[in-house]
Amino acid sequence: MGRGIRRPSSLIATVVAGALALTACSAPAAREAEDLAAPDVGVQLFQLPWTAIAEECEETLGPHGFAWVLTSPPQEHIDRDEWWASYQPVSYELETRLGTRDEFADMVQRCADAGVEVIADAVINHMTGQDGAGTGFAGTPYEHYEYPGLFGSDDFHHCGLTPNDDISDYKSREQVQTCELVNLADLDTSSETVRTAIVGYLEDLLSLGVAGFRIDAAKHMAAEDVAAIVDALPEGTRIISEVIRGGGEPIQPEEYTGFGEVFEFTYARDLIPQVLSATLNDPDTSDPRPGHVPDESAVVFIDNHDTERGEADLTYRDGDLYLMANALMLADDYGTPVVYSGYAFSDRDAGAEADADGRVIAETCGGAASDLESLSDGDRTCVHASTAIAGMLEWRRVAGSAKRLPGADDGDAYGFEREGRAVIAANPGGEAQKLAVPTSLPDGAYCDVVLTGPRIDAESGCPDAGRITVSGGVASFTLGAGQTAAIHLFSRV
Ligand code: ARE
Ligand code: CA
Repeated sequence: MGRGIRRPSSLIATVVAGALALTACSAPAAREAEDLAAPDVGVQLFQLPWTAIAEECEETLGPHGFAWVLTSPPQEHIDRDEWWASYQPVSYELETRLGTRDEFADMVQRCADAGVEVIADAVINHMTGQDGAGTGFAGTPYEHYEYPGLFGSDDFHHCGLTPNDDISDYKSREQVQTCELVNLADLDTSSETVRTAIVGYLEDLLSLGVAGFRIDAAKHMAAEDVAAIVDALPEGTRIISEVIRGGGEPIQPEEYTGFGEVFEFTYARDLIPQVLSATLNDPDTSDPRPGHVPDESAVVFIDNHDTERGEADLTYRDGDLYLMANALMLADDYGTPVVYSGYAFSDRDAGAEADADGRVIAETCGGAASDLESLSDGDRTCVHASTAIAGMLEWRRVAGSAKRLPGADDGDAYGFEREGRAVIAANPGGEAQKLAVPTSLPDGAYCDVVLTGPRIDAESGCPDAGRITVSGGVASFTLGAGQTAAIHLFSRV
């Protein structure tokens, strides 16, 4: 289990040896296809309709080298405007405000053709949190504990541990796993019939070609319950559990690494304050990093749809510093990164822009990121189409499995090398700053991929502002306030 399961990483040590041999040449380093590691980075396209995701796969995600896309939940949900309606399942029919079953199937196919796998957000801990009866988005009638043909009252936990059966104490394992998360009817995932229904839903999605699942609210299901469900799925199904690491809580992400990966919340909690206080420094690269799950179990991110509305102090609103944090994550040698791309909002509940029938409008980014500092509510951030991120996706593939070396810092600026392959430098401070990063890259002028995007097969030359010199084992950067710059073996000009 784990990342790259269907994409064996191709970068091997011999490549590094080959690259070193090139240092003798005066011409720009030649590039062989096998010099690039396979893509591994994902992108979460939050509340984006299936038809739009299909277009993004073809136009941007595939060409830029994203390996996978995480969608919003694809099952029928309550009929409300807020984005979080998606997290209240009414049935496992694939009819939602984000598109139809046919559109979902077409998206999976078109993304696969573009080299991008689809990971679906699986909401399997619970059904709705509505006390009254209602009708789902696709027309299915339901009550809080009655979902005709699927689940009835006996299929739910009624924990009896708190006055309203809601979780009130995250220090109680029993409450967290058998009481209700914000009033959401909590499925008895220890029951065979419940497990069978859930497995049937996930198998249906697999039959359409999805590569795997984000397991929503995994913390709220006993790890053995999730393991039993995963066991019933075909081998190789990718599983990424959402278990928010909480200090002092009995349930920790490590419990969920036996059958897949987990989102490691510590990563952003560690990096974001460094960027905001302009105190970037070397991570403790022991494996596991302290407070983190082991490298191969970790999916890392700067923010997601919950944290951009909550704990993340760095979001799309911060423009260059946000891209800096993403670039540093992509440059790191820990975990599998997932880039987040949503829409601007000032109301945390506001859903994506929809038509009169409540269907979300299928906007695409046309291959360009938005100007993050001048967005209006509802505008897509299109972060996944940003030049800086495209450049860093290439940089990461060039870096491959090369070791992260101890960094250099000078004032507010900090940078590091992935041994012999690539160098990144960032200045989160408020003033321009010079930085010298020791490197074994060959002498020469290199082009900054954060400024220009991918350099391999680039048709245009490098603008003066993007030129960075490597001489005598030092890469010399001059970084403006908030600037990130990055060069790699094949970005020589
Ligand atoms: C909405 C309303 C509620 C209402 C409910 C039922 O906001 O007021 O009671 O509907 O009608 C999302 C939204 C919720 C929304 C829910 C259902 O965020 O606002 O509720 O959908 O529509 C915990 C969980 C973690 C969970 C977070 C949000 O452990 O799994 O809470 N994250 C996932 C998704 C969410 C989603 C759900 C789960 C539910 O990513 O988007 O909710 O499917 C500490 C703990 C964490 C805890 C955190 C917040 O950090 O360590 O474990 O996270 O506090 O409580
Ligand atoms: Ca539960």
